[in-house]
Amino acid sequence: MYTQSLDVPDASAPALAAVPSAPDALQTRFDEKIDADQKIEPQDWMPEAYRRTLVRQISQHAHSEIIGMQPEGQWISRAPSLKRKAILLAKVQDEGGHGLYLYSAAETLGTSRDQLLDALHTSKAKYSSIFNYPTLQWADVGVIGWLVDGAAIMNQVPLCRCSYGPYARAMIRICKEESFHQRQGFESLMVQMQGTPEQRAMVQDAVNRWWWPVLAMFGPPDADSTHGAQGMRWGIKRISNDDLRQKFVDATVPQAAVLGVTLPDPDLKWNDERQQHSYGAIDWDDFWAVVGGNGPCNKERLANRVKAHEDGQWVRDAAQAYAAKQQARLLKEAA
Ligand code: FAQ
Repeated sequence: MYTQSLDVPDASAPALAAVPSAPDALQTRFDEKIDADQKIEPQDWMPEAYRRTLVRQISQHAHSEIIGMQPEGQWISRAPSLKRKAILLAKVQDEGGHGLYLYSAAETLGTSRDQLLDALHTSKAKYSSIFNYPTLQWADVGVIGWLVDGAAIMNQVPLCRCSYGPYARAMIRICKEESFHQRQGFESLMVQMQGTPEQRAMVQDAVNRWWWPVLAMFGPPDADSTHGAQGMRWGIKRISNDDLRQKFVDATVPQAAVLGVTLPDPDLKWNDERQQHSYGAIDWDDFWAVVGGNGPCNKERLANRVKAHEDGQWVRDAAQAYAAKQQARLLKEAA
């Protein structure tokens, strides 16, 4: 239900049924469009692997936005002022909206919303590692805005040029909203850094805990990226995981200096030869443990999501009953 899919397989069909092998002309046309940097639209023929990659990436992105509402959402009732509460409410609602645009984009590829959600709820689909870390104190909320949304923007601006039209168009609006999210986080931290020594210490503590998981959030090193090269060839990804991570580090170091916080990496320094910052080793074992379901909050995040879905069953039932009633009325009127 709630699907915007152009071609939803029936419930008994496998989620991504194989399409008949493409005549060469269709493949050639597809390749030409990709080479000419034109958009692929839902009604266009596309290779099955391209479709599968998009469903995987867009749905994981949607799941990340929805699960990503939880770490900050837990602070809405504890925000320190009415102003901060209103900003945080708006931000968390935006993340929910991003999830919905992205589910709609994924549905245009022929997979229903129910299938996408089922994959999340049964742990068959991933969501971003970053949302499995706890928000221990108020400064974590500002640091999520500054660093997590900052990393998300770095990763998502190139996706506005993704070769798949519905994904690219969804990303344009999402990126505008992410920019507000990043700015509100930075501004909140600026205020806290002008406060008491205890407030400054809380900001530094939050930066210390989030910095490394945020760097890992860009995905494995290019050499270990399963989908990276093909995703770039198809114009889905435009910049590799390592290059985006580097751009993020270079953009963030001067922001940290303005804030007056220390980034927790003794090896972080400007490399004159490369005209980039060098940085220390990321703990990839920790990243893969979190991706594999063993991070500090994975179980809690998923359990909350499944409960929210089950609690919403009555809304879906009511919407379906209303739709059936409307259809029956229309049929009666037409008879
Ligand atoms: N977490 O071959 P690659 C946000 C998996 S939204 C978990 O390099 P790819 C907004 C990857 O899926 C944040 N798994 O993969 C917000 C693959 O496994 P698979 C989400 C990860 O797709 C802010 C395997 O590792 N953003 O923050 C992660 O080419 C604040 C091999 O990796 C997006 O989803 C990870 N971090 O590149 C909301 C952006 N990284 O699928 C609330 C769109 C990698 O084969 C509050 N996605 N893996 O089982 C992308 O750009 C890409 O999918 C990457 C990964 C870059 C994430």
